[in-house]
Amino acid sequence: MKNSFITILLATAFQWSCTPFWNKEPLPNIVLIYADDLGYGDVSCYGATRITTPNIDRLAGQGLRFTNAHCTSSTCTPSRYSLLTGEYAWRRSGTGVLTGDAPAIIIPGRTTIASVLKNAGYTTGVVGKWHLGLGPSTGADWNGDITSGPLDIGFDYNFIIPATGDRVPCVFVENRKVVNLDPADPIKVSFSEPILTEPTGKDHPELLKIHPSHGHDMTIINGISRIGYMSGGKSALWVDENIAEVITAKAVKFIENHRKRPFFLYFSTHDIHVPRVPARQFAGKSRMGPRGDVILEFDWSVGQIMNTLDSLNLSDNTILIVTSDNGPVVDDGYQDQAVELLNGHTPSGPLRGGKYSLFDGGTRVVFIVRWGDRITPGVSSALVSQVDFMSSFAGLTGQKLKADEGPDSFNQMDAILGRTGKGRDWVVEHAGRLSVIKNDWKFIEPGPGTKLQGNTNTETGNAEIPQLYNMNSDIGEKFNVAHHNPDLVNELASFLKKIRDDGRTRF
Ligand code: NG6
Ligand code: CA
Repeated sequence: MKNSFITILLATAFQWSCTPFWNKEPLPNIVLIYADDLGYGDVSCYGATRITTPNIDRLAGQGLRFTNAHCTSSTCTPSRYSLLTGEYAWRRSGTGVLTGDAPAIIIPGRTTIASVLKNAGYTTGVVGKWHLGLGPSTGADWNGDITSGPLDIGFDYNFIIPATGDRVPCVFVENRKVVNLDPADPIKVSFSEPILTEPTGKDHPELLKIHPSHGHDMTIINGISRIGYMSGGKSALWVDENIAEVITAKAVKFIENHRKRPFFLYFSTHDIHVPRVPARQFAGKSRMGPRGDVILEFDWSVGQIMNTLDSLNLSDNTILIVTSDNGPVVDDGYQDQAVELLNGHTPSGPLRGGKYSLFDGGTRVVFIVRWGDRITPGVSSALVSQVDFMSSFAGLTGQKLKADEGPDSFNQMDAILGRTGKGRDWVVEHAGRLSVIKNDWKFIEPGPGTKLQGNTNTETGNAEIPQLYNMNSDIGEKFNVAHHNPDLVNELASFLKKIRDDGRTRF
């Protein structure tokens, strides 16, 4: 009897000593705020001087600010695909910038960050921009139940903008339904043929309050012409001026509703993407025109989330992350004076290029992480990538990924939490073709292509010759030293080829 009591005692003690910390303490909530097109130099804690972002700066003061963090692609859809699946989007066709009527590219049942956290007992929600397609291959049923959406890949709740602010349909989707839809006024969406009943920006510029500078001349919604054609759903149309307020309120509500148990919130803002239409509270406040105003609006959204966590006493046990899906662009298709009013502001900071670029301005992003006193405030130069969130969150919550889940995602939680200043050894970036950064050297694959992206005046980084930059001494990628280092160029080209040919990087 005595012996068996001692055995039980010893066994219990052994169990405790082996129990990972996540079983002893409540799992942390995770809130990932994902900005759209926010540049490395667009916020004051990353060096902006013409604009001040007090909430983001406060967050950086309480957490870890990364100087060498990367999204995987210099546009939205592929970055978001990689973020959620832990797989580079360029491995799959059909993962470029999607139209507003594209079917889902993350197929129901696929393991995602959300399903991993749901398995660990989290309540999971997405609020804001989606842009990963909705519906089966025949497309989403805007007037019925929308299947093949966030609810089918691990989210318990969604309140989303289906694609982008500048693409139809201009309605919110909550779980499986378009919000406020009147069944008597069904929605019709087309990206191939005009819907003749509705005026377009091309034919009726007199109806516009914001004019396109390139593209964006199709159906007019709320005085702004969009990409794509749409009719019906009048009672469901969003008002651009209110988008930030509406989705921030939904994000706050999600936190309030689920405060009692671990939750994961992916809050993906429309700001600072085009069309840039700030709420009245921010209009004219930045003195940099609408692009600056919506940076202030984004900062406000971050502040609302921080205040909510504080007021619910959740800040200490919530991992709060702020980052962006790709780099900045100034003129992205509307005449909103972004170029004229830049006034010396440099959206990419010291980096070259921006959105659409192979240069680092496209893919090195703002990245701040706070977790109460688990993170020592400061700055980290660790090389980190958003593709690693999946394995990192899995590790944090005691989950083991199967071989085919998150094939490019590594557990980098120690770097993300600042327990080590060393992150990955290398990172792959994508903008049409690939580049790789390894040991401070960045190699950009050669190939055809224009030097500037459309009419955006952004350098793409395309060149017929190989490019090699030393990111330590030449962060602005000004000096191509490929011809002085042919061996290194060959080595990095083979490294990239292997990453591509292997079909995965985590084995
Ligand atoms: C481009 C759009 C641009 C933006 C981008 C996607 C034109 C001329 N340009 O095709 O305005 O919508 O796609 O941005 O239509 S992203 O951040 O969602 O990737
Ligand atoms: Ca984007």
